[in-house]
Amino acid sequence: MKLIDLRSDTVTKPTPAMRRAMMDAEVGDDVYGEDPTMNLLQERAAEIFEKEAALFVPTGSMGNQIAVKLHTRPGAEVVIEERGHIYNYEMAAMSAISGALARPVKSADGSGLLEWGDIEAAIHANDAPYYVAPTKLIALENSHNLAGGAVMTRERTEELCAQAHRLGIPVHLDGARIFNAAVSLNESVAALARPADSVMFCLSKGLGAPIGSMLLGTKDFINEARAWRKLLGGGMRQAGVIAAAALVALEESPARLADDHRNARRLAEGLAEIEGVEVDLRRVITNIVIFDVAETNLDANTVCAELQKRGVLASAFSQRRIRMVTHYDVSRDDIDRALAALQSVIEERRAQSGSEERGATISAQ
Ligand code: TLP
Repeated sequence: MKLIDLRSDTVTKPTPAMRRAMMDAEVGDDVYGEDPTMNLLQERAAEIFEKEAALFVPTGSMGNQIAVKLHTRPGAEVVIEERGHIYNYEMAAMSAISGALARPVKSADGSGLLEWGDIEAAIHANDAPYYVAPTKLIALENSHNLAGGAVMTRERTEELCAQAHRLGIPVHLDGARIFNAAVSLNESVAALARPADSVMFCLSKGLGAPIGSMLLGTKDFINEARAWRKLLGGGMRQAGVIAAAALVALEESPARLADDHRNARRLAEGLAEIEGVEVDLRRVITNIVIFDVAETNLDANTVCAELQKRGVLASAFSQRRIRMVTHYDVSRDDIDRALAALQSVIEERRAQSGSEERGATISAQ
């Protein structure tokens, strides 16, 4: 039985074209800046994003944390939406590496997409008293993973960045899935990234490369980032082998992300039909579907364990919430099979609790 892995879009395996490119990659020592394939990838990423320079990093977390390090100093604060990946899923790297403190803020409308009003109240700018920690960075995320793949428009990004810059505060954009955001908004990634001072995007998620992310910014920023990557143990040697797969991902994969979005939509619509499952259809616009199973009387971990027995993998994100992510290894048929599997988990539970209730009535008589 084929396993349907909806835990994340990180689980994709390299395509035959990526494997061929890896096999044929021209390589050199990238710590000396001599890997031609890596240099090509970095130039190409900078060109696509219309930024001065780009740096390959082994993980998105490393890219984000190098950016936090370069924008802040110990004792500074970073304003971030309360469900932001940098704050929730990168250990306490911001404090461990940069000595900075996250200042999490809620989006007033619950969408995860901050407005300036949400951010402004949390900012300690130059005119703040000396005894409060200064805000040295605002971190945005597009698409927003834990907010169900919500996307921030170009206009909103421009406005937030303009307001931040007015106060002399830089903005880092965690664009792990910025290609998904761009496809769904019908914008270029360059347009979404333009107002931000630095951007990180992942090659290893929807784009399907086996390893890697890119950090982008000015030439000076990227030169410093390269030194920090080395300090963190991320200086790689014949890295062209992975850059070759990443180049294929960068050129070929964005065109097919709309399929993932369609599959996510189909999944969400199917979930909405299942009794006890709650999903906010308005929020499902990219490849992430987060739904609530509390009304099924099962907790999220149990549902995931039962799904696994039926060949479907999903992630429990809280006691009641499950995340499913579509990607190129998941077909439309797989979505239907996943829905049928969930339906059967819930029906089985209902039949069980029905017979337990009947048993209880009989023993009470
Ligand atoms: N996200 C992973 C998990 O860590 C949750 C996933 O499966 O979605 N920014 C965002 C918005 C991310 O979603 C992720 C990974 C990262 C950064 C970190 O990337 P990696 O895993 O390469 O360090």
